Amino acid sequence: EDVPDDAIKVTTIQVKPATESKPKAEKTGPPKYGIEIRKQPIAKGNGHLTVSDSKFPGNTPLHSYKIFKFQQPVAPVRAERYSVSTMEGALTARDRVGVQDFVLLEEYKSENAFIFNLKKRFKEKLIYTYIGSVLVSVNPYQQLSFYTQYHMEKYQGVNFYEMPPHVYAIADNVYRSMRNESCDQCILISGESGAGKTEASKYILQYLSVCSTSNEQVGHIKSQLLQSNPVLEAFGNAKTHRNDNSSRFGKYMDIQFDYKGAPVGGHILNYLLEKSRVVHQASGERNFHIFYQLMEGSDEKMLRKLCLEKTPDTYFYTNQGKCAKVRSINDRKDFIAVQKALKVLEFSEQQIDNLFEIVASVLHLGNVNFSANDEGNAVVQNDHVVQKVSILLGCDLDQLLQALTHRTIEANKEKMQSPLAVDQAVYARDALAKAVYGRMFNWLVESLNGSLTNKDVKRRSLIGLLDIYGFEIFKSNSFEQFCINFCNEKLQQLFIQLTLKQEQEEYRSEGIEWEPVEYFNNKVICDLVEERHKGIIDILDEECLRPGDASDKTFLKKLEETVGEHKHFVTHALGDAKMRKTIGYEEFRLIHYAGEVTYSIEGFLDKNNDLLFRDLKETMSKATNEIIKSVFPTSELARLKRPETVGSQFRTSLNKLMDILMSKEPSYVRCIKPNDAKMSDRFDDNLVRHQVKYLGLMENLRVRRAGFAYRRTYDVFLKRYKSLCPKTWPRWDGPAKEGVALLCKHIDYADGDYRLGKTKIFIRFPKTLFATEDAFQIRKHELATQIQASFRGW
Ligand code: AD9
Ligand code: MG
Repeated sequence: EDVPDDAIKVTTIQVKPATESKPKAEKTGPPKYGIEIRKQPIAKGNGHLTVSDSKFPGNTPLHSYKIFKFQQPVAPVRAERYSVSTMEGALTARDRVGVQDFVLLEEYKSENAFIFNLKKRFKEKLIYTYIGSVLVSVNPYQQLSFYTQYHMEKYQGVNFYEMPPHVYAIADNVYRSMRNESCDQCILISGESGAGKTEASKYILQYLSVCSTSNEQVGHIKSQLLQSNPVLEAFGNAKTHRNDNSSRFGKYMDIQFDYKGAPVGGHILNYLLEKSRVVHQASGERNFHIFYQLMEGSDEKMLRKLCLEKTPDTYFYTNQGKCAKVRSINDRKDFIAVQKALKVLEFSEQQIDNLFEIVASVLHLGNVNFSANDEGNAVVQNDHVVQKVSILLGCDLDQLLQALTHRTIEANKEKMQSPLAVDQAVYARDALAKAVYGRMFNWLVESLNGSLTNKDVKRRSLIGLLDIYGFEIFKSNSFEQFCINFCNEKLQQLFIQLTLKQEQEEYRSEGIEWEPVEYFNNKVICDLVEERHKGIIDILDEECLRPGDASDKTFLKKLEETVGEHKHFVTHALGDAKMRKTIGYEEFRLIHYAGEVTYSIEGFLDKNNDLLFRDLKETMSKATNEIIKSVFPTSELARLKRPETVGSQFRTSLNKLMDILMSKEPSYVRCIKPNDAKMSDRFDDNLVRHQVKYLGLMENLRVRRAGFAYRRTYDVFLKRYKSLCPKTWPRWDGPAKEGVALLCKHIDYADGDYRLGKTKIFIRFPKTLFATEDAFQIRKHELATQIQASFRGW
């Protein structure tokens, strides 16, 4: 009754965010219009805007509000924040919260419009947005409240677009597809360091664990799957400039499900651990977490057993970065979690002891110093430190001392001990530390697999989760970045191929004509790197194998001779005058799909060879520490063939990964980092623009929008819009497809603007859909008014 006569209902409102509790006086004069929001008891009728808990758009409605717009300006009233809970709901609030699916952007080719939409949503804490079925996620750098058990339950079994975009929706969709279609699935999570890949993969794993059926045995497997994370993170993650918990290895995890949809096992593949971190950390960075955890978390007895000091400053391998303590990391607590997880994963006491002995021995190894004797040969300065290593690993002290300072060479079938110079000995020491740690990490993954893999279940389906390092461009880029960026080229190629394939598939199965899309195929760059005999990896291998004067410089020369003509390859010598200023003499530049990266050739040969002198291998193979013994098998010593180079190994494992991914139905999570300062409220347009570019999101959107922007199953579409056609309103009992056909005719869709597929309607332009939505809002209002009027009459 207290509704003023001049009030009219509006569907789009502007409200000040809740944080501004007191509305500020407008500097530019009185407001142009005012809005009054009145709290009403919860009611479902039309004419009410349902307001949800501001923290989570999908929450149970708290209140319902009536909104009136006054024709005369009034002062702004109490600030409120509201959110809309469904895809269709978001259509009405698109001005403020942006579109939930980029395919609905009018200017879908504009990068600015794309970024503006992301930004709008980020400010509203709506960090997820779709491009069709691809999820784009922006790291919120704060704990949001929509990851609870309650939310996980809300996403179970619902139609993908019925709920706001969420990583749970992706996980749910994948899980349902696996169950209903018995088709293996995979979720590819990509994005740059710190963009939120690992967090997303953890949320997915957690969701899969919650949504699937359970019994005692399954419960055990679930906790093992979940507990593999803290272990792998302790040994494979580290604080870097970009991320306090940066994964320094690539990870692909298969989760196995039985025919009832219960998880029964898992399998992990790991890729290229950044071993160089074991021996060197840049200022402000740390070594792998486990080193600090062990020092901080061990009790006195354990420290004594491991001959360890509590202070990371004591050890060369943990003091170079000068930042042992990190505010966001609690090493002591994390260590407790790791120990607990190792138990859940059924590692024996002996194995756990062996693991920590190895970690401690690596720390000691870093403190082994050398000086030159009169002949200029290396001698160990501090034997007692080597002794600690020998005790912890259970190897012979004299043999270890000898192997650290000498090399056995064979000349004319005679073996001779050749002394090492100091720099060679330091190199050998570091190589040993890297090999010991790297092989221990592989052992750890294999052992996890031993616990996780279920060999009994015959028929099973898989969901694979890929959390791999994103594209990296640093000030100085080396062999590691070369490998990582190559990996991203491969993934991009797969992404383009598969999204196109998926699109084509959908059009085909719906019986709609496919319109070919132009796109950049980055296969040309992949070939430049990996092609047999002609690609960079093989050229590098050739130099690594070539006896004589092979060096990083001769490698560069070879590159220029072999791939110099390639349009994605440039060096100082091959560039034009302008380019010469930007590329050094000992660098080469690759024009990646994601941008140009200049690589310094220094260390390429060494890193690719990853040599460990045979003497050290032999010493390790005789160790009594069971893990060390098993990862340095004597069979390796007998092998005459050179071990495969790092580059070749990586190429082989990546191609295997591509085969695995190709055999599954893929879903994508594309993670974006909003700023470099790890801040929750900062959205750096340029930083985001760069990522949008190299994640190929515009390309993705273009492919998705090439034909039809919007597609929905007939029943979903009809349910929402049936009130717009007298033939389908208030009830339609016939097939949904026929109802939609009648509806489209009635609302006068132009023939070219839509297509009717087998199960879905396809709408070409967002504006058609928006017009329909606006018509629906007006219709809804009319219906509400009619109902109110009939009540008054009554
Ligand atoms: V790296 O390539 O391994 O260096 P990731 O894996 O992409 O990187 P990560 O998932 O580790 O990044 O996220 C970095 C940090 O951002 C986390 O430690 C969290 O503090 C923060 N983060 C990321 N995603 C979320 C989220 N959904 N909610 C809250 C988040 N915080
Ligand atoms: Mg990570």
